[in-house]
Amino acid sequence: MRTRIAALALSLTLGFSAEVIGQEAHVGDLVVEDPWARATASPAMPGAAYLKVENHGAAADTLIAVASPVAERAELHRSEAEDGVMKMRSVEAIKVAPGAPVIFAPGGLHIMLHGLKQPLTEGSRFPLALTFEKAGSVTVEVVVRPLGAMGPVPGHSPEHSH
Ligand SMILES: [Cu+2]
Repeated sequence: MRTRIAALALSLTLGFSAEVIGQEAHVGDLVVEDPWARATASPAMPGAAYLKVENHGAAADTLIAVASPVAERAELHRSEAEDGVMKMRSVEAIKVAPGAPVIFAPGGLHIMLHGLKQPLTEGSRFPLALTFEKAGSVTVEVVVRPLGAMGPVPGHSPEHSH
């Protein structure tokens, strides 16, 4: 816990200005990578955050809760195509097994932020707490990418690549 806070304080002090890529937060055997969210256009819109979780341990763990001070309620969601229509469902918990990284990305798993206290603006950051059954809790800093961004790295939006 203490190491994590020190690392966060250091990164804030150094002030990674324009782009923060390759952010990592460790908790137990788990590594949370590249947390990002899409900017929201209006205050009424829910936010969506994405990240990657890897398990470097020997035993599976489970992501059981998410929370952020910027939202009244954060939920684990999965988007799925059903009869050609994209639908979202809330997910109770997500297993993180060794050697099977869990990737939250547009069109799939995401962290839905309901009741945003203010719109998420491009370039801003906000804290997101993840709680795992065994490893405990970790707070990561989510970077807000442009509306419509498809990944944590700039330029990976539909307009610019693939
Ligand atoms: Cu959702």
